[in-house]
Amino acid sequence: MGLTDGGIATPTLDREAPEIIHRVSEEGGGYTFARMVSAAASDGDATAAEVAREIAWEQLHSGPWHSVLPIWRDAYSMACLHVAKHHFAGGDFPETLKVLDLGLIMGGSLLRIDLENAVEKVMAVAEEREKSNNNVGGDGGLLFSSVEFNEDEVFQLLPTKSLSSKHVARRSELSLEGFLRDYYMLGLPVIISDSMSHWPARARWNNTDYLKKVAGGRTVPVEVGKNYLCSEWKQELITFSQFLERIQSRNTCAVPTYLAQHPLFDQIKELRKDILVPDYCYAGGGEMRSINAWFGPGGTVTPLHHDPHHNLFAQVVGKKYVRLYAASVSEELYPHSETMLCNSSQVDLDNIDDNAFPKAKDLEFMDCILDEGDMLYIPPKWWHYVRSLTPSLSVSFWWSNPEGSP
Ligand SMILES: O=C(O)CCC(=O)C(=O)O
Repeated sequence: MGLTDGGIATPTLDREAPEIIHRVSEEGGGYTFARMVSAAASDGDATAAEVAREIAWEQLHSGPWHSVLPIWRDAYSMACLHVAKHHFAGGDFPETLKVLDLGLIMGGSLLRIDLENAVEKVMAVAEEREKSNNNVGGDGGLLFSSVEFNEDEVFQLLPTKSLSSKHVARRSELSLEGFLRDYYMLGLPVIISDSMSHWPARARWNNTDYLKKVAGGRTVPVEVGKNYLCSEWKQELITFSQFLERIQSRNTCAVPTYLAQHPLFDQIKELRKDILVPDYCYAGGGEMRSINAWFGPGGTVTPLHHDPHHNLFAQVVGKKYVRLYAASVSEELYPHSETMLCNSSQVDLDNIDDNAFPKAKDLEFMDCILDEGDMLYIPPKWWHYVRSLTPSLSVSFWWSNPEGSP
């Protein structure tokens, strides 16, 4: 029996479909969607499946994300599964994967298990095909080579006064007790070196052949533009292979493409196997809130902002500059007044306007260069500015206590 035999199995969808169709018609006014998706299920109508997916997509983009009715997210996953079945039956595996990924990224949680199992099946089939075509990997190109790193050139791009004042404390072999006593309880940042050498990611992620093999065909959301506070900033969906090509081909004048703050490891299980949640995250109690990827070329900038959670920020490949300001100086950093941006500073560290923001001028800060294998603990509400100095792959672990306060 071949791997494609039997098509894509969707046991959860088969069980939940009547309820989703009922709710999307009753709560969401999705009568046309219900008709189309029913035709896709009963008659195998590929066009109807695609129309249903477009209707759900429109609904997901009809207003701010938080105002989208949750049932439309499950409806979107449902339509994606139907469309994927058709592509799979036609042997179009890249398109099948793309549609399944869109379901994982944009869809609800109800049908996630079917989407994940389908991805696994498609990946297995695609791998079989590669093998039978005798496609062997490339030569394992490096994403980042320290030989090419020109410190003098790169350091010129840092904000003024960088690396001239207080450095973040650096500790190796830091015990959990030491971490809790000297940093977590006091609300102070620290770099913990040499505590992730056992992660498979440390040995694997600097190899573009490996990344392409486990994730190349997957679709991921990326940000294109100087940073999220700029007007020309936009989001795109591209394959991970296309993303890696952009990282590698990037010339310094082009705007960076950044895979930022994305729960990539919920989406791509192979990459999740390469990282481990550090014990430090559980030392003071609390719950993991999210594990996010921050992957990009040299030159990405995350402007000065703060987050409500504890953050252990792991630098896996490449180097980053990080500047930190204590939570206590918030007012002097001129937070934006709009609710959506109130955790971001109006002060652009790459182009500081002393006249507009005089209080920020002489504020004390700490900074550091994060190297491969370093983890930086950022306490809740500490302001941070991050600039990648090379192609860079980092992972953030955000946690907080069950009541939601740090
Ligand atoms: O790496 C970056 O660009 C930003 C990381 C960050 O802001 C975070 O982990 O909270």
